[in-house]
Amino acid sequence: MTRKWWHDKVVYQIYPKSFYDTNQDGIGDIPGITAKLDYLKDLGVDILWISPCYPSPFADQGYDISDYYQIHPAFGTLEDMDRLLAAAKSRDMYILLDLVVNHCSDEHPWFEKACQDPDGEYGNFFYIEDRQDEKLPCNWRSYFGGPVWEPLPGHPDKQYLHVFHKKQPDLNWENPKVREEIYKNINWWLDRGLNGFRIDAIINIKKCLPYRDYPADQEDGLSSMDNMLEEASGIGEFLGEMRDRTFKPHNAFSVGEVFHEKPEELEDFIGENGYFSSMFDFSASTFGDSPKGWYDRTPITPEDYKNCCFQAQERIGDKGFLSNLIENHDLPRGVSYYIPREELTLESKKLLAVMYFMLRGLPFIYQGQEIGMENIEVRSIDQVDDISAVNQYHTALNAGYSPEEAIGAVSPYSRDNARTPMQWNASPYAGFSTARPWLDVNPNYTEINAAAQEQDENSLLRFYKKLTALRKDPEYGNTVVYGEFIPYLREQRNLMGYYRKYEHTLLVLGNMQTECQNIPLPGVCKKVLLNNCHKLSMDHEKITLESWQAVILLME
Ligand code: TEU
Ligand code: CA
Repeated sequence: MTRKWWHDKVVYQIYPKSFYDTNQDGIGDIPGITAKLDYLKDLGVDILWISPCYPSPFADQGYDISDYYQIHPAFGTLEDMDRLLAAAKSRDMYILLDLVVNHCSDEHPWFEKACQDPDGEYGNFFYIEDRQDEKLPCNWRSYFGGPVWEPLPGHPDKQYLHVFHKKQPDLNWENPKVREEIYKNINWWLDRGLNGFRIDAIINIKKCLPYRDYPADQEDGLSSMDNMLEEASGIGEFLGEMRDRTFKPHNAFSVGEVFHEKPEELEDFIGENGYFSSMFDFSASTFGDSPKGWYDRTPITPEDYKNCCFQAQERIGDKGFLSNLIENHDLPRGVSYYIPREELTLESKKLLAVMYFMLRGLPFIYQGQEIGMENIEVRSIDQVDDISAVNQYHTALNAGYSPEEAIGAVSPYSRDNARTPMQWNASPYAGFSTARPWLDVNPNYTEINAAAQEQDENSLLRFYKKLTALRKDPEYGNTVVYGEFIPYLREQRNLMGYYRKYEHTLLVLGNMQTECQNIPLPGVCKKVLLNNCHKLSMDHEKITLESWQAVILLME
């Protein structure tokens, strides 16, 4: 595998609206990110992925962009972004922005011009169809609920496609003029000093045309987008063109947000000359999904988590580099999602960190994950901001759930869980701002915050620094980055054990239950590189792992 500049790095995702507020308006901003670069550098982070901070009406919290060449005033200015790029560069850090080009905002000039003249040049920037009485061109369901078709403003005889919110009209990638505009914007940012992009919802850009219905999977008579995407083909023409016209000439890093990729396409997507440098492994976060909705999901167990990780690692092998995560701005907090509630302790939070961080691929840390931020308790839908969760709440009500049952079923998966303000310290509003934040702080900020953990050598924050240091260690770093992933005692229930083999043989072991586990050792352990507990009972034949104990062993 050709070595790439980003292979040995650690990535940190910032959701700017909730990261750090420097002008006391209750909204995080770009100067706030610049102010925290030393905290991030000290954590061992190299690359920052910043969720959208472009002009937007915030119908989908910034993933609905109305100007691809500007910064939303709430976050700052283009000059603030330039200062952040320079400050990061001076620290040998890299910046990625979010590339959101499956759709734009309905307040983007392109869409406004399409509404003025649907038959003009900009009409073909979108998917606009004539309306024939009540029959829609297709019965696809928006990811946020309801049909993907909306009447075109000012033209009751026409309708436009939006696979997300109705304020996010899909851009027509079949139109070369649309693609040219997108490539121009990507290159404009890369020429400005950006190091790459995280690419939003990109699998949706290739629709299966002509439109057709798929079997309804809910009472609304609509069908999940997944059914159409399963059948769509030819996306490689667009993605290969985008790579060749933008990322490749800049040696830029690109990571695709790709759900339901076809196994046979893995090499095309992230292989040696893949469309992207990497793509996220969402196998664990989508485990237990139901086409009926969140209320019908099957909760994931630690054993399910292990199997999802192992299967993803075996699918990719050494074909490319996956990007590994336990949470992001769309997901619940990893420690609340993957660890049974009654077993949520400092040890189990550290174990989860080891298990995902040591997998082969690029580790992503989401803001607050490093201090073990947890889901928020929600009692009423009135407390919920996330449009996706609100939609899922109504889906549960329509399925016969009471309001209490519906909020209880949906809030564990709400995107708000990851979007409450970063908990910097125990002062009001967790040190995020002196003004009331746009979304309430998790009340547990007095117990879970970065300042307290900086002072505590046994904290999760300090433990994450040991993990990032191991990935950069002169002796073991190459094995952590490039080592072959080989399962160990895979059949042993609630044991997550795997080798990483290259210049050294590392054995990663995690006991994902309360009861102790005896584990036979495959050979001589030369050194314990990391242990999340103070205790260690091991002889030359076996190791006894305590409740939620994780170790990294250097083997002969
Ligand atoms: O998400 C794409 C997406 O399909 C999943 O996030 C999921 O369907 C959605 O979050 C509903 O739960 C990306 C962004 O990460 C997300 O924040 C945006 O809402 C979405 O695209 C539209 O831009
Ligand atoms: Ca602010």
